[in-house]
Amino acid sequence: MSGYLERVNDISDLKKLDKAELVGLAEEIRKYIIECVSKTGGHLASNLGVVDLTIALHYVFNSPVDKLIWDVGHQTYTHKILNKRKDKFHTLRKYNGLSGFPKKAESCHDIFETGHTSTSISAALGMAEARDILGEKHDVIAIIGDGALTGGQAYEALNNMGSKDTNVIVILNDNQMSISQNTGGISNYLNRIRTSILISDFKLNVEKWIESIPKLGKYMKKTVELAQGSLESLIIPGKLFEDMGITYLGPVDGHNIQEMTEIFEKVKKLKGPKLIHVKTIKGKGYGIAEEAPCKFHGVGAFDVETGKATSSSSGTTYSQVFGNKLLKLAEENDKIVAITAAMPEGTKLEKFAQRYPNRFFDVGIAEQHAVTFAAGIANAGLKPFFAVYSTFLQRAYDQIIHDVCMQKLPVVFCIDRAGIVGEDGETHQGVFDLSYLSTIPNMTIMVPKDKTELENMLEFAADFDGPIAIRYPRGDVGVSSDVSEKIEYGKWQTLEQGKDIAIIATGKMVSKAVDVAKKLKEKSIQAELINARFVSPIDYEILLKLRKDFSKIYVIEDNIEHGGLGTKVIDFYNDNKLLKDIDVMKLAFPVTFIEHGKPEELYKKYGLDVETMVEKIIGN
Ligand SMILES: Cc1ncc(C[n+]2csc(CCOP(=O)(O)OP(=O)(O)O)c2C)c(N)n1
Repeated sequence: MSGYLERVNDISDLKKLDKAELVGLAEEIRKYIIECVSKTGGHLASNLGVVDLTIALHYVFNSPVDKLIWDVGHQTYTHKILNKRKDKFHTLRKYNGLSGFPKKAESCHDIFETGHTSTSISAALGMAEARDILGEKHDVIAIIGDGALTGGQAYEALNNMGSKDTNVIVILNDNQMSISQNTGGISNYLNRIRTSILISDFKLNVEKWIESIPKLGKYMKKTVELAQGSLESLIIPGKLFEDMGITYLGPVDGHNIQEMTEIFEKVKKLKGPKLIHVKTIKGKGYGIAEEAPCKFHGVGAFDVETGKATSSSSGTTYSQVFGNKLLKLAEENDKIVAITAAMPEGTKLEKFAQRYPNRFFDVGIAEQHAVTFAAGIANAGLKPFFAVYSTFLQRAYDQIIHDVCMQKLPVVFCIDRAGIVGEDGETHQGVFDLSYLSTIPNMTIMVPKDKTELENMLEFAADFDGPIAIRYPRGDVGVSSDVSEKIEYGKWQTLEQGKDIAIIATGKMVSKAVDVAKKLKEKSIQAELINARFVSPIDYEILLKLRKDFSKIYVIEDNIEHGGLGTKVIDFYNDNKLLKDIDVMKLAFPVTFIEHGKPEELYKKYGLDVETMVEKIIGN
């Protein structure tokens, strides 16, 4: 840290700086972010893109009286640094350290928690309406990216907002990127208006201006009208928003702090809903990230000079196995199509997209739409595979029930990042999916324990005539059994025979269960070990056998303890009056939101590391 940053601990210090000094501060913050994130990992490119914007916002507005709501929240590093957290910034994303997202417990300036996209405008409008009812006076500002603006909820909010005269400010941070290149009609629309001149607190009458050009004007107007149908919508920036009842201002250079502060000061005086379109560059100020903003969207530790990862794992990930296998299946079956909601890299669908561009769909950050879109595709006779992260699928719950499962449509849900993801924390830990999917009629759920099993399950799903989910974790597949065992509907696999206790484990927890069984053997306890490949339906035959042979059964899963595999096992015994005289213990996460940290730290904290599980079993 040097110069200005040394002097700025919070926004009261920021406001003491001259406007001219803000540029220097921005430079120093960029350097500091690069330096820290190169060690901790994090959302680098998005944060470098909003350093100037964040400084301008905090310079003009008065947080926490004025409310800043950050969509996704992954771009709040400068906000954190300017709000008393610069000295803790090196603990970013670490266990017990700063979160990578806004957290109320961290600061009164983190006014609303985010992590999933497209919620900020709804929250801002709600807070603004409440402010008016309470007779308070302050500004409410939502900061949303062009990627997050592809999510349906943002339009529900804009629609609602446009019909009101509530004072709300939306800052549209347009860097033309979602994680990868942004897609869709709105993105195209924004690209067209990015090149427009600035319209601030007055509106140009473009038609009149063009007509006033001698001779050429009339001809130009006619030609453009013919070509585009509407001259206004082509040339007047933000016409779409204006027509919805929202005052549009921009586009503004998001790296010109002076210009932004002037616009924000004017906007404070304007009444009603307003949207300021700010153009930024993802990765700004760090050449390597500017050139590869997608790669630097989220990074692990890296070398600042070269940009190369210093902490990459060498193994094959579940996502890679999924991507490669789906490609193979698609070669054999031309009915297979792949869908992503703006995560082609994370879900490893890039190769599929290249090989089969006509059978690949990036629908934007629109999980709800993706599910019903998949239902439509399946209804018409094709075989959609929707690859999606566990927690992002949460928002498509009704679509899974209403559009897929009720009609028994053969959609394959490939649920990545299931279980603990680690450093992204509460909003991203995929510990609810077994519970939320288990209760849905017609839904089959499979959970692979390793690479081979994931491949087999994908094959099984490709031929399965109904809704089916395969949930797998983030990270390496680890050691895989080479034996390609045939998957049979609803059947589990006995991995080891035992005589003292039974352990049923699913997915990633199977390898931990194997280690638990080994440790127990050292203590002369012989465990029967079951791989629960299916969580819906469960294997009643095996459960009946276990009931006969054992009085203690342990169920291990990386899901919350309610509604998942353990609950289903207990319910089965209970419903069949078989629970008497046996003890079924669930080893799962408690019903809580699990913070950020390394997966192993979190397993330990919640008693799901091998040692603690062994202790629990022995002590039971
Ligand atoms: C519901 C949901 N789906 C997917 C994601 C994963 N995700 C995180 S950031 C992001 C792209 C956001 O783009 P944008 O809003 O333009 O912000 P930028 O990173 O470009 O600044 C995506 C898809 C998410 N956070 N929430």
